[in-house]
Amino acid sequence: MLKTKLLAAGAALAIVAGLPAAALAQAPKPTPAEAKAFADKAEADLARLSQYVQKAAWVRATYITEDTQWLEAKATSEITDLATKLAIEAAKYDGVAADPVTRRKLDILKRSLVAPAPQRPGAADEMATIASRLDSTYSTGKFAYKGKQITLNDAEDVMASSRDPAELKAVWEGWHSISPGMRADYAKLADMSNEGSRQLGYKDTGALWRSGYDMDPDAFAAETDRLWKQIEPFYKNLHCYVRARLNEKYGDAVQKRTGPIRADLLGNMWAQQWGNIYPLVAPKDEKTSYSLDTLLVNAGYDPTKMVKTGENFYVSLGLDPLPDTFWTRSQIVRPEGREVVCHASAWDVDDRDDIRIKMCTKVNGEDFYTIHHELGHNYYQRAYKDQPYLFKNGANDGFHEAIGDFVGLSALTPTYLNQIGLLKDVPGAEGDIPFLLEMALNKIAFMPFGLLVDRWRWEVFDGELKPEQYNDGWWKLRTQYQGIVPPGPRPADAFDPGAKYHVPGNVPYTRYFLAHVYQFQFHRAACQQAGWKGPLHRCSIYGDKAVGAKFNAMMEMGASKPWPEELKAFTGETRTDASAVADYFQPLNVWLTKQNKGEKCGW
Ligand code: X8Z
Ligand code: ZN
Repeated sequence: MLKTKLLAAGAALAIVAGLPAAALAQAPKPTPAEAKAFADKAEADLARLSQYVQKAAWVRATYITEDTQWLEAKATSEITDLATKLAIEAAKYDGVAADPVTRRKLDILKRSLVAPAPQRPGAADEMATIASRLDSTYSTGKFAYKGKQITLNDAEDVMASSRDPAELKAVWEGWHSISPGMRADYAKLADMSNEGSRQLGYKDTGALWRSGYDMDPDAFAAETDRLWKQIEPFYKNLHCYVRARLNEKYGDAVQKRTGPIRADLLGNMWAQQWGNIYPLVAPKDEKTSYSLDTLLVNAGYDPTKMVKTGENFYVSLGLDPLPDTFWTRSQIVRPEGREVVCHASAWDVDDRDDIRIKMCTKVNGEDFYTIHHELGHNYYQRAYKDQPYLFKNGANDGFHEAIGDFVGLSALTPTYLNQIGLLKDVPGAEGDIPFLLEMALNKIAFMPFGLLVDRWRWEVFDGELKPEQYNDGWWKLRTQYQGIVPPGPRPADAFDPGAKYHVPGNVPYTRYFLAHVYQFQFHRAACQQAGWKGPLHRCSIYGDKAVGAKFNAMMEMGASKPWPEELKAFTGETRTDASAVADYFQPLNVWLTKQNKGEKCGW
């Protein structure tokens, strides 16, 4: 996750009314010079408060107690109050012919809050307290299993490796038992943030979230539909293939050959990435695959060495090594004896040089990849550190999520793993399908999930789902998009969305869906620049300083320009386009279609 939840990524040209037209009409129209003076002062005020809020949030996230929750809530409430006032004031300059930089800053100010507070005494305080409590409830969640209290970390290990359907079901249900208590808090937070959003002139908080993409919010929703339509047939192909293998493994009583897949059989607590069940679905005659988990363990990697290896990739692109403070201030492993937020995130605490990651790293392939993801955030933050405060952000939030994933696409290639001494032999062309299948289990399988989390929240925010319907609404979307069902009936008080970090953490999720498209666009363009002629999935840009320089030039722009301009600067393209995904996976899609012959695909 990107550290600042307050300042959502994104850019200008956004919609958004401000105050009621009548109120505006009476006030004398401000001048462009006044608009600039306001934006500059607002920016300076927010920048001053930011470091204090980040430090409070860091301390709470790495040492959860009643006191640190209190401190974080106090700091968050202060900046929320300020940002809300500034957003309302910024709207007074709608229609003023401000210079382009000021105009962009004003637009960013208007939609900078993920959860705006209503303008009444105590509201920001109340919201910040609820938000901190929700996040902490998730992060400290434990449940009884085999006579022991276990954490999400432990539960995830079982989901990844167990092949016992009864055990998987028990652990899945156990983790989902931590969230029913969150429902009332979540409903209250959604309600209040809707009220705050309306006071800023948005229909609801969903509309506010959709406004960060340099286009009309409705047009943005339609964009995500268009992208999903590009990917859906491929997802259905993968779903069909995986379901057949699960049916062969577990039998009809556990997983039927038709219909949706049981959510706990896919190797991940949320069925969002399926790479952990690769051995169950590997092509029958395949001999070429290797397990990155095993390679890392056999080579004696520890978490710090994994992070050093990630840093080395960025350095090979010509970027600077991480600062010393990164190593002394980051949380790389789960500390003993205190509660922390284990969900991985990247921070820039002083909006300049104090970049850090916070993870509970395990020595496995998944975390090796996540390290590259998090460092992508840090390298982006470092690249745009000389931008004015309001532009210290991604071109949009999907860009922020895509940087490290783009690097990860190279860092997972067998060629690269061989170059750094992890993998002895690089498989020939016969290794392509196994490699692509494993990648698809993580990337293609993710896309419907990446889309539906916010589809659910959009429905919550626009009032279509009332608290009693939250859970049914969640499963309706899970089945519609992912083609999955829970392992058994859900209890009446279940609040399953709360068992996914970004819901109690209040982190918008469409960013990850977008990132899963952008990263392939970045990769295709980078490989082209590198003069790569082979199949896209075999391309690695490791060591390519020319590509690195061009990529960094895009990152340096931060949020200063509309995202299509920034995309163009690196890729020459101006649209989000899933054809790069199709290019990358093309051989696999052909192969899957062949394998699925005779199956009744879909659900
Ligand atoms: O939350 C994350 C990152 C931090 S921004 C670890 N991701 C999403 C998730 O875990 O659900 C990365 C992939 C999707
Ligand atoms: Zn991230």
